[in-house]
Amino acid sequence: MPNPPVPPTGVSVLVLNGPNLNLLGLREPEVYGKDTLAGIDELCRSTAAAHGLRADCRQSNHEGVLVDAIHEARTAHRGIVINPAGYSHTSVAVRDALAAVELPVVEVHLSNIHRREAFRHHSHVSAVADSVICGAGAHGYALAVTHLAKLLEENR
Ligand code: CA2
Repeated sequence: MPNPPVPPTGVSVLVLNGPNLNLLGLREPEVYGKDTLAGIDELCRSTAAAHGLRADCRQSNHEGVLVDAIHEARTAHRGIVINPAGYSHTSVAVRDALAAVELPVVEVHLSNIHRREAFRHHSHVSAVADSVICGAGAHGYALAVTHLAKLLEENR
């Protein structure tokens, strides 16, 4: 019989999704897959629970709201998984917020941004992220949460 998931401890991580990701599963499934954001959130929570962590999953279409969520993570969470979506390629503010909070950061993209238009090849966030996962679809989030758990274990 498989082992039951380890019950979550008080240690939590922030899973933060940027603009338009609320449309996942509803539009452009050929690019971003059929999974909904609710399904990805559930995947993150169950993956986190398997590592004894709690995942707090948030999404916003607004740059300032993302910046505020990153600031709040400084005291509320031990690490961040972030898909900054379109802001990856434009936002110095999101990049600066991630650098300022000094938490481990794993950047994730559903699509392989390097196989797409040139303007998607550069992410401002990558330079302040510990790790970047792209092109693995929704599974990339499970990889990202698992890797964040490993980073937290190593830094304990
Ligand atoms: O591949 C990714 O995860 C991206 O971060 C997704 C962003 C894009 O701007 C990045 O270059 C790569 C776009 C998210 C938009 O999500 C949608 C989902 C369904 C329908 C339309 C947009």
